[in-house]
Order: sequence, then C-alpha cells, then structure tokens
Amino acid sequence: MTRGRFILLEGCDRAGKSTQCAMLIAALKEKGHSVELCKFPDRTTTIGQMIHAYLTNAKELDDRAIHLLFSANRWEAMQSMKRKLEAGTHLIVDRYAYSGVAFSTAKGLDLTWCKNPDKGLVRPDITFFLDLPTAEAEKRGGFGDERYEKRELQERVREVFLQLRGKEWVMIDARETVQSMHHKILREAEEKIRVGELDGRFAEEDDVLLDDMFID
Ligand code: Z5A
Ligand code: MG
Repeated sequence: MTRGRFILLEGCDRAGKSTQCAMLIAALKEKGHSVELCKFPDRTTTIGQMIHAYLTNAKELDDRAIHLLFSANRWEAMQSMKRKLEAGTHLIVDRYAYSGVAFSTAKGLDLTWCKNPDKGLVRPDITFFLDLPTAEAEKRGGFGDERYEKRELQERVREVFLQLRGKEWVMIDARETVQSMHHKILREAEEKIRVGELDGRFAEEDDVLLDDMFID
C-alpha cells in the first residue's frame, strides 16, 4: 500500500481555499479514495482557542508569541497527520506553514526566524497556491472581520508567499469561477495520487514521509 498524499491549499485571503478543500474532498471520496481535511489554524484545541481569541481581537499577544502558537498548533497535529498518511489516507490541508511565515514576516518579523519553528514538519506533496488580488478579496463575503484583513498587510503577505514558492507549487488564478478552479485542482490532485500509486520508482523514492518543511 502506498502512503496517502499531502495536498495543501494555500493562498490569499478569501481566495476560496476552504470552498475548494470541501469540493476536492467530496470529489475524491466519490471516486473511492480515503480523504480527510486538516485545517490550520485548528481552532478546536487549547492552543487553537488562544489563536482564535487573538484573531478576533479578544486578546493581545506579542507578534513572536502568536507566531509560535500558530506553529505549535501544527506540531500538535503532526503525529495524527503522519499516522493517517502512513495508513493511506490523503490529507487535504487548508493553510499550513507557508501562511505562518507569510503573515508574520509581512508584520515585520525576520523571514529566517519565522521559518525556524516549522522546520521539520511534514512537507506537502503538492501545494495549490490560490492567487487573488486584494481588491478582489475585499469584495468577497466576510472580508474585514478579523485582525489581519487589512489591505496593506494582505499585499505584503502575498509578496512573501510568492518568495516562498516551492517546487511542489501549482499556481491557481482565484479570479476564476469556483467550478473552473475545482476542475484544475482535482485534475492535478488526481495526477499526484495516481503517480504515487502506479509509478513504482516514484513510490519507492517517496515512500518515506518527508519531514523537512523549510529544511534546505
Ligand atoms: N494565519 C497566520 O497568521 N499564521 C498561520 O500559521 C496560519 C494562519 C495557519 C485565519 O485563517 C487567519 O490566520 C488568516 C491567516 C492567519 N488571516 N487572515 N487574514 P483562516 O484560514 O481561518 O481564515 P478564513 O476565515 O477561513 O478565511 P480565508 O481562508 O481567507 O478564506 P478562504 O478559505 O480562502 O475562502 P472561502 O471561505 O472558501 O471563500 C470566501 C468567500 O469567497 C465566500 O463568500 C465564498 O463563497 C467566496 N468565493 C470562493 N471562491 C470564489 C470564486 N471562485 N469566485 C467568487 N467568490 C468566491
Ligand atoms: Mg478558509
């Protein structure tokens, strides 16, 4: 049995990450795959509740302290994520360490410092980056409700995201319709899963989970 694939959706605010995660999970399940969603921040844990209080302006925290909480929120999920991947379940992940580094660096923290706490997390097999101009994001539902939903910050976040672009990234124009984005994401995700299952050489090389997020 091959391990599950780690499929990440990252990108700008309101770009449709959560919408696309739900559609991708439904489509892959219908095709008989074992698939689960992981969402960061996971606001259900104790650490996640502290993050939620910060994002909704109910609590003030030092920029470095909140950065470390976002990272800890990923580390606390790591054993369970690894177990699921090793058991052959594909994980569809809604935001991850790229968001962590992009937001904190855009606030003024040092890029290398921001990467350090996430070093060693399991690396995604494929990352879809949903790219949306801030002016378009502002027109979409709910923009402006939380702490980081401000135009200048969002523009800096996008610049850092693009600096972090890895070789596993697939760029998706989030100005397209929900359906058109879904078709592209599903096609690429299925291809990634198919290669993992059928290509012996690839599967063998890639059999071990890559615990090397941000390790050069
Ligand atoms: N953050 C951080 O600082 N550090 C970290 O380590 C992590 C996160 C992991 C909360 O994240 C904040 O935490 C976030 C980054 C920071 N801050 N900001 N800003 P979150 O993931 O909980 O945020 P969210 O509330 O889910 O928003 P989102 O992720 O930005 O939205 P989305 O998932 O990309 O979009 P959506 O919910 O699918 O869709 C948004 C709206 O647009 C909705 O009305 C849709 O119907 C509409 N939509 C979606 N697709 C389309 C298309 N194609 N066309 C037109 N309209 C569309
Ligand atoms: Mg979302």
